[in-house]
Amino acid sequence: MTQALKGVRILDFTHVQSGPTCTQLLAWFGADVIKVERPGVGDITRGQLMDVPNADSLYFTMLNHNKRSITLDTKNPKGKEVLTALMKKCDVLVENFGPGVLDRMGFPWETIQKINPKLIVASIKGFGPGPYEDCKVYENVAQCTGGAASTTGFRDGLPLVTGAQIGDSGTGLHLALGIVTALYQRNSTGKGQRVTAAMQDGVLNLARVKLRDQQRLAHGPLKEYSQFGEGIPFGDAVPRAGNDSGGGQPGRILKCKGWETDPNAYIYFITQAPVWEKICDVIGEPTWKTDPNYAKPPARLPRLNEIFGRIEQWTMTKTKFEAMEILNKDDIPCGPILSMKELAEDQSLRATGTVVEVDHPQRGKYLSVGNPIKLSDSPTVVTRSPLLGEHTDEILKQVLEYNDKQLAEVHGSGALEPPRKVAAAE
Ligand code: CAO
Repeated sequence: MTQALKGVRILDFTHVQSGPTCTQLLAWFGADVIKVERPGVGDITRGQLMDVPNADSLYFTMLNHNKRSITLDTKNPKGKEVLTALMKKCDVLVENFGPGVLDRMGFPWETIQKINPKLIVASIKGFGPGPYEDCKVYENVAQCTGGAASTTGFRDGLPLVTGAQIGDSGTGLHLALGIVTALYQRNSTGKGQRVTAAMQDGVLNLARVKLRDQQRLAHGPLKEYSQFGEGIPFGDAVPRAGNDSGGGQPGRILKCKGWETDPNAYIYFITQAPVWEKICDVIGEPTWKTDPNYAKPPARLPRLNEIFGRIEQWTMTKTKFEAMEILNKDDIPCGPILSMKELAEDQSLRATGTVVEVDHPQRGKYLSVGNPIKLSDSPTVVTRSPLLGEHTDEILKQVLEYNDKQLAEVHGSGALEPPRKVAAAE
């Protein structure tokens, strides 16, 4: 079986997390992803949060599967020449450098268009055009400036960032969609184009329900937020709502058996209106089915603390998995709080390839996420990340068709070595 993006060649100029997420996904769909790295150092994450001495970190390996690595000093004249040649041979260039880096390197959009008018140039930046366009940005900055942090956490606590990397990996996903869309449009126009995804925009896109609530605030209190039932007035901006459900069906995280010692003995419980009567039966409150104070959703909204308190009395008598089993039989939406340990050991996630075991020459076997998007006609086989510069000669010979003389010239030019440090006296 072939793969969806077979034949597409990506010049991968990405580093850290956001850009590599995007190109890894394209590689999983079959694209030939050529990662260009600085000689000697490579992607900075290779050496960050290292757990095994002299081995690429999990940070790097888990973001760079199925890619090839070429080292190239793109500030060296010969390095620029090789980069230009690669641009001619690729369909897409992806980068997430700081603002202005590509221009300073000598490759503004106008130049790239002349080199290869069909090349799609895809970029991640922290912000779109505007007051912050020149700023460098990391994950948590994006979460804070995209509206996620101000709406995450508890009302009486600090704004909170989430463990899900919505700024980096989230924007990488957005960019990947932009790239395949541009590839599709190129089929009819024959032209490349610029694709940009700003991390602030990506986070705001994912936090859209809070922008919805911001506008609802103008028309009255947000009745599904627990603060409404507690009689606490709303301010002029969407407040943090703890674990209240973001949708129209109230939900909360509730304690389960063992919560005193297990930090993850909890379940998310949703009081979905169509199954309200079943919920009443399960928790032992059959009179709530007809009591006007509980029977209909609007009557329940001011009483959510009381209602969830009663449901929690029931969940505390069950483990999170026992509760899940009982509730699922009645189609009551719920979900146990699963720890990373539980997810790593989950055999069904292994079976679907969502969690995979990969072998690496420096570090041995490790776990990684696999492709979360399943295509029935384009299977993903996760292969290990490349060592730094592992494919330099292979790419020069195979992609650029360099002969031995040309290869020797590149090797003699210094373009494949770390730039020489100039001593102060020189
Ligand atoms: N050969 C020679 N030089 C190279 C090179 C190569 N192969 N690859 C990169 N470089 C140089 C660049 O030319 C640039 O040099 P100048 O600053 O002199 O122009 C420098 O390395 C890299 O610059 P940078 O600004 O991208 O890197 P940084 O570590 O200072 O900043 C980051 C990192 C992530 C803050 C910044 O890249 C950024 O804001 N990116 C956009 C937003 C983003 O993706 N953030 C998420 C990162 S994941 O958390």
